[in-house]
Amino acid sequence: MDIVEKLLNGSRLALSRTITAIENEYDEASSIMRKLYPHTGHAFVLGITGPPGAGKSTMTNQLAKAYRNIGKTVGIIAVDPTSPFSGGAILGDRIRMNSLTLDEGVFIRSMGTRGSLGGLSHKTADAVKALDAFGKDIIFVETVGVGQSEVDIVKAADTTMVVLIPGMGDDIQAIKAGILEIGDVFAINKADHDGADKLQMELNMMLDLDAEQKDWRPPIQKVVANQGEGINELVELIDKHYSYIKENGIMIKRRHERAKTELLELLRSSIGGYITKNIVKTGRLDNYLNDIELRKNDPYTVVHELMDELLKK
Ligand SMILES: Nc1nc2c(ncn2[C@@H]2O[C@H](COP(=O)(O)OP(=O)(O)O)[C@@H](O)[C@H]2O)c(=O)[nH]1
Ligand SMILES: [Mg+2]
Repeated sequence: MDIVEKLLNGSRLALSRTITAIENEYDEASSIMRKLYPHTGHAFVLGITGPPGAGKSTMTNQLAKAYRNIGKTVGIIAVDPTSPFSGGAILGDRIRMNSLTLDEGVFIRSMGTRGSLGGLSHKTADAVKALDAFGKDIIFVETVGVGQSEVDIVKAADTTMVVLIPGMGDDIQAIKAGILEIGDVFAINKADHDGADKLQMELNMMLDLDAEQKDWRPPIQKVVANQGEGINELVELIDKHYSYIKENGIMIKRRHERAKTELLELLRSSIGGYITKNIVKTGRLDNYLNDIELRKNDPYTVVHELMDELLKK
């Protein structure tokens, strides 16, 4: 049996190796993905994002348990771009999620940034597909922050939950544009701390302002993740959003957009890879630049020639 058959037959080792291949951009990754693709599209993908220390991992752990209790199998991908090596944060995640690691119905994987952040979003998307093909019912993608790269990562999700905590001060202003755009459900975690109500009020105001153009008004749930408070309510809201996007054709639309972005990005990176291999590494780039500087050639002609060459292959 090859690695793909093993994965499809439920081998956790094969799944793990597949994600390693994706993460390290091994040559075999694309042939694995090609074979896995027909088996994807079944899982529900939940993105969980928010500032570091907000309690995302704690919440993911609790949500995973809640979904396990109703018989769903769970995959978890924790993306931590701030941690280039499998360092502290990820070790901490493992410990926080420890009670889950003994459960065969749960598969947890951390992904750091060995490559660029941009690369990370497509690697995450491929890892999600591997878990999907493996047969997980629900896949959590936990990612730090709400910047553009995190938004890209979260695009792999059907539903996105933003986790905020009280006491962020003006930070909420700084991140509000980003979060309003991506949050389908909001969790105010650490509601045992002062300021949760104030944050809820501020957030409600912002969401109301934003709500006019939307059919879905993102709900807000207060949570104390480390004590499991508010988790069942959160599950209800997530399920509600899932039903909403399924019934309104939004999920199909989002997945269509995603497929389009993926295809275009794959094309772009393949062409980019060709250029790097054939022009940069062979030294042809330097020759071109030399001629361009001497006005013996120009960038337009070079691109034209290279495109011709590429298209002939
Ligand atoms: N007081 C309080 N602490 C929490 C709560 N949820 C998580 N924590 C703690 O906050 C810290 C960061 O949690 P973690 O899940 O690693 O945050 P992440 O970086 O967003 O994944 C840990 O020490 C948790 O135990 C909560 O609801 N209340
Ligand atoms: Mg975490």
